[in-house]
Amino acid sequence: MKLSAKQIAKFEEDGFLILENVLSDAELLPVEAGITAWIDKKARDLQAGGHLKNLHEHEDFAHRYARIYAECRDIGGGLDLMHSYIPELFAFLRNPKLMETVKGLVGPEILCNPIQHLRAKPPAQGIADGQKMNVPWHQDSAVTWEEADRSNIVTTWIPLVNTNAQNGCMEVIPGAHKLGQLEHQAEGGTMIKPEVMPATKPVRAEIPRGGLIFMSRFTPHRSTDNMTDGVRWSLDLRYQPVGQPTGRPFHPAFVTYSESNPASVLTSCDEWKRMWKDALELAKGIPWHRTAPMEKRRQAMATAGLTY
Ligand SMILES: O=C(O)CCC(=O)C(=O)O
Ligand SMILES: [Fe+2]
Repeated sequence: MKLSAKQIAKFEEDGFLILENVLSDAELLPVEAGITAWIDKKARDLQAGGHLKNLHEHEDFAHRYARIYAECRDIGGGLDLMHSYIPELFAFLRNPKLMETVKGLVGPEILCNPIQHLRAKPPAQGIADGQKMNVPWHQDSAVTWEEADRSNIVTTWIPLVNTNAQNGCMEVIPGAHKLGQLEHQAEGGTMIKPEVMPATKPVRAEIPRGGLIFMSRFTPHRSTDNMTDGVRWSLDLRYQPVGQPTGRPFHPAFVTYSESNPASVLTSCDEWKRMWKDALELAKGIPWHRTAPMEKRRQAMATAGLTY
C-alpha cells in the first residue's frame, strides 16, 4: 500500500496517520504463530519448574497469555524482540507491504531503529500500577539521545488485536509535534513535564487489527488501562532513513529496505541475534533515555569502551 500525497500531507499536519487494512492474515498470522510458539515453550518451562499449573493451551491469542500471566508474571520475561529473537517477527520487520507504506514517510532507504518492542499489555484488573504497561504522555524523541533530534524516526505502532478505549489503545495529540522537543521528566516514567503539556484535546487511536498508526518523533502520546480480559498485543517499531543517527548509539540498527543497495538488507535472524547479544552485553549500564544526565551517559559509554 503506497501512501498518497494527501496521506503524507495529513501526517505532516497532524503528526500522526492512522491506516486500516494495511496488513492481512498473510502478514499477521505468522507473527502470531511465532509468538504463540514462544509462549508455549516458556509456559512449559515454567510448568516444569513448578511455577505454573495450567498451560491454557485452548485459549486464543488474546486470552492465553492473559490467563498464564494472572497465574505467573514470569511468562513475560524475555518476550521483547531483542531477547526472544522470534524468527517470524524478525522477518516481519522487513515485510514488503509494511516497507512500501513506511517508504512514503521515510524514503527508499530504510533503517530499522533499535527501539522496537513487542508489548503484551495485560488486563489491568487486579494488578499493580507498575505492571499495567501503561505509558504516560511522552514524545518518542525523549527516549532517544539528542544525536537523533534531526533524524526522521517514524514510530510505527501495529496492533495484533483490535484496539480500542476498553483495551488501552493509544491516544495522540494532533498538531502538537510542531512544538518540537518538549521537556520531559524521569519521575513517573519518562513523561512530558506537566507545565509544558499541550492543552489540545487528544485523539483516541482506536485501530483494528490489520491497521497501524504512524507517529512523528515529536507527537505526544500515551496509553491507558486495559480494562478487558484479553491481552492488548502490539508492536511498536521505528523506521528512519539509512545514515541518520538512531539515538541509541550503543544498540544495533539494520537496513530493512534499500533501492540503491538491496544487498544491504539484513535477512539473517542469526546475525540480528548476534548483534543484539553483543550490544546488550557491551552496553550494560548505559542509560537509554535522555532524562539521564549527559555526563553520566558519556561516562557509561567510555566504561563500555565506546567512543562518543
Ligand atoms: O503501546 C503502548 O501502549 C505505548 C507504546 C509507545 O509509547 C510507543 O509505541 O511509542
Ligand atoms: Fe512512545
